[in-house]
Amino acid sequence: MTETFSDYVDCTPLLDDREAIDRFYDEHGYLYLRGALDRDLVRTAAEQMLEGLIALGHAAPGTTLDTLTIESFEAVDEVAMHDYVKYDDLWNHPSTLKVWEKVFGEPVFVFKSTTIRYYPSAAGSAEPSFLTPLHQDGFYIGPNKDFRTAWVPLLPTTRDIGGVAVADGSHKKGPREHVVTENFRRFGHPVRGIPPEQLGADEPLLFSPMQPGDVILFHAFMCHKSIPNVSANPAGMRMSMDTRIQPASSHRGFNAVTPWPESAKDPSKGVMSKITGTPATVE
Ligand SMILES: O=C(O)CCC(=O)C(=O)O
Repeated sequence: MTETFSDYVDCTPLLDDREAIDRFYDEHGYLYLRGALDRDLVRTAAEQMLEGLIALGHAAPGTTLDTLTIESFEAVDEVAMHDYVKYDDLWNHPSTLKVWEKVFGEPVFVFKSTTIRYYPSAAGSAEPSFLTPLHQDGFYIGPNKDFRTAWVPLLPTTRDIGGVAVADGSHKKGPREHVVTENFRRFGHPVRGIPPEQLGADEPLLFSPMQPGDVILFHAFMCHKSIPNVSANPAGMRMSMDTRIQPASSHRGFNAVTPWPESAKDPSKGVMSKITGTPATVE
């Protein structure tokens, strides 16, 4: 059965009202900003992702963003893809930093670690294992929990193309227990998630179609999960990126200062220690 969701609330009108934006964020744990980022910068990142998929042989030369599909996310060399997508140019562009600083109300530091996602339609298969189960980024990332996740679509998303669903207000209960979920795997390891029945009736999952230029930011303890790409007729690609942002003055943990291709290598450090269950030497 297809899950149903209420929409994210568009918080763009609150962007210049410090008190209102903090009140909404404290209550709901997220901020959805429509058209807040420079669309040309987002388009450039999408083109770079396409270029990487062509260069690595997953799409034919001449493929455009309108015609792109790939066979499989898992067949793509994720580390190699990071050489193509210059996401720091988007995250740290003066126009983008202005948005982050309005959101935080202070200077920010954007994590060096970004996750890039290029998910073809898997219509017919319920939940591809590389997607994320319900979880809190604050379980995986630390040591300080004052970061917020920023999630941006590089191509338009729909209910069928999927994206990220957030559980309204779920950050307020703080850190939750994460248990091993065999259905979801990363780097060959079962990853931990929050059993869905742990969400209260007052924590509904929200999801809205998004356009390039939109961004959703959410709390380190926001419960959230992937929505799979089940698009058909036409089948579209889901292309998105997510990073984490924190106050510039806060401590910078391992994931904050380590680019993704590096942080994915060492099972005793950062997010990988949580995925592999290896005792952490550095968080
Ligand atoms: O994009 C997705 O599928 C999941 C995103 C997510 O879990 C995250 O940004 O932490």
